[in-house]
Amino acid sequence: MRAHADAAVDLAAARLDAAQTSATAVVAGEDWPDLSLDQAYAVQREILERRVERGERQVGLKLGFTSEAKMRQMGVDELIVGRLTDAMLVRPDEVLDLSTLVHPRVEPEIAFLIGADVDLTQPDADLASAVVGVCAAMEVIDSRYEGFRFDLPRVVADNTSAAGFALGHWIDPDRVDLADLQVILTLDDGERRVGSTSAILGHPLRTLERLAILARRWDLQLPAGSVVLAGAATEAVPLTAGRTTVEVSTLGDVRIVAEESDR
Ligand code: OOG
Ligand code: MG
Repeated sequence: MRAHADAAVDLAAARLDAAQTSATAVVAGEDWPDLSLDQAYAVQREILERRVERGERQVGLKLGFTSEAKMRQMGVDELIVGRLTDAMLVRPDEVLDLSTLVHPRVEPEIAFLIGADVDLTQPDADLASAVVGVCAAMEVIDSRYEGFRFDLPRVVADNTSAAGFALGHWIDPDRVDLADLQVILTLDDGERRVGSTSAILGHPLRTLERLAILARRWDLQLPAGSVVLAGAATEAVPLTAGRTTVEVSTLGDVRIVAEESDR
């Protein structure tokens, strides 16, 4: 395979990629490389390249830790960005097989559809004006680290725990004010989390300003047609078999059906 200039980046990428494909957590013990944030984003890029070599295609970006609830839950206090591929999209008619995941959690999100190429190298790049759709979304996160325990570089290296996402129906962004919409996450057993879109940086559109800065710093592209996940409005909840729903008032809803197969 490709040899990266940095052995620590290679090692972390190989172990995290194997953890994802085998649904077995990495035990990041003393042999785990101490990664800088730069190296962590290099690991993330390397993992994406491996996935592309296996036939996947990048379809967008996701933000993490855009709400207090998430930062508190995971003990991290900086925004992060990860990559979404087509293989992570859970379509409405699809059943998500929980045995392909380590210890999945689900969280309610808002998604944006970017309708034009924006040159993110420009300091005044305006992503918000390129948004052509917005919808209720759900993210399935699945840390590849044992116990869902990590620090900032580790979770960045692990592609921000990205594992799956589902999208509701796209709505014209001019038809809805995202400022303070109620968000309800409901699991099959009735477990619920209720929050508001205002938990996402005060207003979900603000995530796009932060994303432009992160994209510039880490050299990320967002071509026309890309999806952006703005980050969870509530803490994440373990994903269980059955039907999980996210409802966002005015915007609509989205569901995932999951089952445990005996693999
Ligand atoms: C990292 C991913 C965070 C969000 O929406 O805040 C994230 C994690 O919590 O494992 O996706
Ligand atoms: Mg998320």
